[in-house]
Amino acid sequence: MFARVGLYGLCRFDACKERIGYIMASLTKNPNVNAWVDEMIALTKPDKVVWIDGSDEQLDALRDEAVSTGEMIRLNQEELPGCLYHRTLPNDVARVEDRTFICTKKKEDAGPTNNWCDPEEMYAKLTPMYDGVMKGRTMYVIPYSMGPIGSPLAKVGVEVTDSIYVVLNMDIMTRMGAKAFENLGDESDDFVRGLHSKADVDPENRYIVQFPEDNAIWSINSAYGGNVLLGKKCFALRIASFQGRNEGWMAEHMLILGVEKPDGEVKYITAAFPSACGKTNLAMLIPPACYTEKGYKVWTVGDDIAWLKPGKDGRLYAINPENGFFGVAPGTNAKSNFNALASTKKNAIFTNVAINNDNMTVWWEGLDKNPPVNATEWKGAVVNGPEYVAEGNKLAHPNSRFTAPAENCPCISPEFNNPEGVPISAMIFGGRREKTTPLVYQAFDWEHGTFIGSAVSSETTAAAAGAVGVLRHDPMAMKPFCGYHMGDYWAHWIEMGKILGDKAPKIFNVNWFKKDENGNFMWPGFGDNMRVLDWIIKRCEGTVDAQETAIGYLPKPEDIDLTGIEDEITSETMNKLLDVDKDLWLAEVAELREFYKQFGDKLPAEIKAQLDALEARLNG
Ligand code: GTP
Ligand code: SPV
Ligand code: MN
Repeated sequence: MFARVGLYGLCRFDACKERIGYIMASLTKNPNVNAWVDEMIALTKPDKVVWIDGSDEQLDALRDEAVSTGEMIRLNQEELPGCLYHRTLPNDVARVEDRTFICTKKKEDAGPTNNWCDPEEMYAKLTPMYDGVMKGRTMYVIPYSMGPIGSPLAKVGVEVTDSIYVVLNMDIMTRMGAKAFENLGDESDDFVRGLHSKADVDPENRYIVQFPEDNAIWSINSAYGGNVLLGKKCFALRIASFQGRNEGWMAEHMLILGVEKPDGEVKYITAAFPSACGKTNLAMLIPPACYTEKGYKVWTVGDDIAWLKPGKDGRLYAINPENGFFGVAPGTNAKSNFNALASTKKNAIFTNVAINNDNMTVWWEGLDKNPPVNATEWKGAVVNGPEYVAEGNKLAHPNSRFTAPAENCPCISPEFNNPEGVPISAMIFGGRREKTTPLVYQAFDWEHGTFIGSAVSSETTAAAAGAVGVLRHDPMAMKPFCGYHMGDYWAHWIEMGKILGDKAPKIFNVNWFKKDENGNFMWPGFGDNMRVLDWIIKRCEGTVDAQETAIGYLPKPEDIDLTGIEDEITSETMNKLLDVDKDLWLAEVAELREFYKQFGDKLPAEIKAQLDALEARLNG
């Protein structure tokens, strides 16, 4: 029963349960879950153990408790009913990639793009840090489902944590509570074991560790978003990508949207952009008038993660494993993303934004042009907002976030809870590229598309600790999230393409971030990205031609509908947006050749062949 007790159980549950003040009865008969939770109790030695059943009474009591201790702040309940505010420590505001590990028995299974440590060594290092870490605290045991309850694509996780903030966020982000055990049943061992303690929130001892071979995640010394909501990046991407490879499916850092056409047909598209590069915005876009007038509408299925699996008809189907949005606040406003803003108006949690002290509402850069005069900035200091901003400070942290229930979203897809998922017609890659990459182009086929995904580079953002604006490789937007060797991951993509055959989605690349000589974005972006989606859909339907170039199929400039923005996007600008600069691309090829070296034998021959073919076409 105590499988790992010799390794990290310093006190057996039976021996230590005497001193625990209160242990709530388990919500499941599943012996695998119960044995693991007992082990975690023995290790962390909490004063109290509370199973999260997901009931309103229980969650309300936790909200009250968090407000009474100051962990959360209740916002204006008339304007923002059910909304809470939370501030993390200034050293704990983003994912920490240098402290994130993939612990597989063999180093080569984690690959060169991940930090690796031997699992035994990592358990041995972390066990003393967890030993007794919850003394004086309550352990919350959170059962949750990633994916709709009852979906064949869904999977169950259990997270134990000493943070109410985690419980309340997991309530929004997942299907949380006793109902999650319905999917697991009384026997199965197929659940992801997540251990989290905020401990002392010590950045020097912060670890975000995935053990894919044990279905386990250990996170310590953080209390921030992607580091601690273990269902999200740790499970639904790092562990799930590993599972997907073994089980014949894919876990991707992708939004999922549906474009409803005037005839009522809905085409589903996924898009992988690196963190803070526009997934939430694209997923919820409101098309320009020239489209809405004709009857086009965009439906949101997901804004961050897609789990994809071939369906009975041989097409690729996607579910969003999440139940809410953990979105970037700065830049979100009624114009840039009306639907995201609307989603935050009730039952949401705001992290590290600014507070308007006069009416207890929230503010962030880019919400409007009027920072509150009586403001509390994200670190907790009371300041004069306009003066503070004029001095060059930010009231909200650049990676401040909202956690909002998907059901709040005005454009949430009617298929959001469909257990079978939605059939995907097109998959898009993209990133922030000032130069080189055109507005949009299409891969010649799946293998070429896989190559394009593997070759994505993007400028870094505030979503992870470290420098911002540095160009780095971020294959398929999965650099921080692939739970195994990136070369094997590309091979898995190629394999999936073979299984899907001619039913495979078409693959595209977009770049909303190309700049002119003055450093301004050339493309208006946001809602206007619909114009690019339109071309993509027409390409899938075979109703629009393209120009064949060395890098792929590009639109003919006249095939991007510019109705309403003709003044802004002159034909000169359009030509620049669609330009393929041979010298820049040859430099890109040379750079990619260097990048691929680290993958050695694991670089699929198909990817190498695609690179060679690109070079030959550029020189041809
Ligand atoms: P994660 O939640 O971190 O995975 O990020 P995301 O990809 O969902 O990012 P999000 O949609 O929140 O993008 C945030 C940033 O991208 C903000 O700075 C936006 O202003 C910017 N952005 C989004 N769409 C566009 C666009 O079409 N054009 C331009 N120029 N900026 C955009
Ligand atoms: C990202 O960084 O890609 C996010 C936010 O979506 S977090 O959940 O913190 O990883
Ligand atoms: Mn993300």
